[in-house]
Amino acid sequence: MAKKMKGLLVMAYGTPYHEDDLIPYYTHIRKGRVPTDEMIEDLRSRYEAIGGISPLARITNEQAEALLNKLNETEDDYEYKLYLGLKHIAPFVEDAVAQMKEDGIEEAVSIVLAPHYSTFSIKSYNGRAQAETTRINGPRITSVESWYDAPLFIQYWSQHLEHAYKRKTEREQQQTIVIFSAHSLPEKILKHGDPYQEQLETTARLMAEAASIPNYTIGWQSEGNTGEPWLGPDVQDLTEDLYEQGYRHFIYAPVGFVSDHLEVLYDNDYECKVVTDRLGATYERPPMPNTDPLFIAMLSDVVLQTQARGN
Ligand code: FEC
Repeated sequence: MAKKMKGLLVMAYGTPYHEDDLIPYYTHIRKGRVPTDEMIEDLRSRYEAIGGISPLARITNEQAEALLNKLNETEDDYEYKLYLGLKHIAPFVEDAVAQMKEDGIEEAVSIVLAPHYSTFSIKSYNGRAQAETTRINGPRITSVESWYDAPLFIQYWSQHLEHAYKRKTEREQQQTIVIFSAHSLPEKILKHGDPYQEQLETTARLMAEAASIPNYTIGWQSEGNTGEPWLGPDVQDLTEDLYEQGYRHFIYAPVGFVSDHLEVLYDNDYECKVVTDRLGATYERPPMPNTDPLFIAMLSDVVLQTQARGN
């Protein structure tokens, strides 16, 4: 019997494809407020520092394709068709939903390539997909809400962390700390019971326990430039404080992200390293999940579980 067609909507942040995309992309992130020349130059110089443009567009495509293949290998009842929907650049989330409708897709499952739920993050992706499908009378979309505690996600990071930790001598281990981090968000999210911070704390605890690492903490990174208070401590300030407390070996685990991109390659690998170098401490950052088979298997498990609940 022919398999039933199902839309697989993979949503992710998006990045400029070319230098010319930088201003419209940044303006979209700022909800239509055009950034000043100084802000544009600052962003341009950060992209230049990581090689001109971000590898994020390529990696997002590779992750989505790998997930599609894994699901189609695993699932007997459905044939999945991939639609990529981005938050801040084309193809936008709404473009993907419209394309599904045009292709005659009636049922879809969606996942965001970010682990922790927040009103500012996952809710806004899922909300945009639902709003568009309601508006155009498109496919019924069942959405994954979060996967911050998915066993294979915990396993991916904990095995890398354990490996980094075990290579150290006992004395070095006593002076080692893991900083688990995610993108900071305006502090006001906490007033409305947003689970973002709690989910990062759970991710950190599960990973540290699985890796048998006693010294760990959470921090926030990549804070925006909006003049209001953001979740802290920032990973750079945190590094200085932890150094004061006697730590000399720093392992950064930016677990709120899933790819090599600006926020990791610059904010961790450059900015945090400037701090550790100045302090004479060591800097390590395990590889990002990208298309690691364990990570793709985790995404596939989460999609199938969500779909089973939605059927
Ligand atoms: O191009 C690349 O390689 C990096 C792409 C990128 C990812 C990413 C992830 C998240 N962001 C989140 C929230 C915010 C909030 C603001 C904000 C600002 C920026 C700017 C750039 C940028 N973000 Fe981003 N973010 C990425 C890129 N982000 C560029 C603008 C310049 C700057 O501030 O550095 C502040 C908006 C404002 O000013 O009003 C809020 C969250 C995530 C993780 C979840 C996800 O991936 O969706 C949350 C990747």
